[in-house]
Amino acid sequence: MAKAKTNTEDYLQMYRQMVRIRTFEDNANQLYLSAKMPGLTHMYSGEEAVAVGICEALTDDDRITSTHRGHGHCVAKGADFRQMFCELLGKEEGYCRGKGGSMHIADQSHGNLGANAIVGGSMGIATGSALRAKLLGQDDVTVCFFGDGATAQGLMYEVMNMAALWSLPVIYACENNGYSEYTKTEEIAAGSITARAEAFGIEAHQVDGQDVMAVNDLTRKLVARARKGEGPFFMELMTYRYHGHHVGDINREYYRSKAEEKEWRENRDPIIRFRAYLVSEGIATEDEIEAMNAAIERDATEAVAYAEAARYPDVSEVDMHVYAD
Ligand SMILES: Cc1ncc(C[n+]2csc(CCOP(=O)(O)OP(=O)(O)O)c2C)c(N)n1
Repeated sequence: MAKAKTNTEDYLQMYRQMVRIRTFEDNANQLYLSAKMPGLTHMYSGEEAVAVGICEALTDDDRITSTHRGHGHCVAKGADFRQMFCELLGKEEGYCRGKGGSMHIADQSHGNLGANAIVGGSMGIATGSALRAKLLGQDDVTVCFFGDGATAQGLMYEVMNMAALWSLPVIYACENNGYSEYTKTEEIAAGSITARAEAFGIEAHQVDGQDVMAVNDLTRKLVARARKGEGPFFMELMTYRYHGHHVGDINREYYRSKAEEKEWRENRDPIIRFRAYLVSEGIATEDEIEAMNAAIERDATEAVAYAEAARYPDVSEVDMHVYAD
């Protein structure tokens, strides 16, 4: 069972994991800007409390499925910086031997079944994983991360129907960051998002996705109930992405204002908020937090250098891992 997040070390772990995600993304963005990373990537910065609040309520036996904006989920579920940066740079030591890249990292050792470039594409995988747990009599829970844009996919309604009929141990976690590519959520999603799940008799909650403790508290309760066969559940997590849809989406004022971005960054940032809480509660001093931030920055710098120097896979591997044996 995941431990209750009630002691100092648990709080510091949630802070550390959020900073690890932000730091990973800042370094990934630099790799893109310096043309060292092939392709594009979708930054998770701003949404850290969602991935961390949820994954800190899970064990390694619990599983997640992820999205095109997947680095945060991957770090939160326990992934290693070196292997992640190697994957981004197409190196042999990457999680998928460099052949998956940013949008396909999977880390089975920590229960991460993988990112998915198909919007909504992981919903069938997550629900199948929960069906497996039920059929085998295992008590692990699967969390399915997806964005508000994925609620327009028909697959969501097919899997929610099955999950509800069969009481599957799956939690659908909708990260509502207000946008689907360059379109506001209210222009693509009619009515209420939680009502979609409620129509199938699934208990649904809306939670402040910038408040890591609120996310963690709710998730722990739902995970414990899902283990007892009371699932499925649905969470809508209200959050915001700081960068563009992807790293190349620089001039965004035609679809959202700089004032809106500033408001979220300055007044609703999950890391700033939680840091202030830790200091005001006497859980950590400013100096201790600065030392933690600096150690994470060093880890990331070292991992980037490692990945830059690492080997590419041999050309003979090009058709390996394409089909299952
Ligand atoms: C099936 C499918 N349709 C369209 C796309 C192109 N696409 C990539 S990301 C995206 C928007 C997804 O929005 P949302 O689910 O809200 O996630 P966010 O990017 O906001 O995290 C779209 C339409 C795709 N990858 N897959």
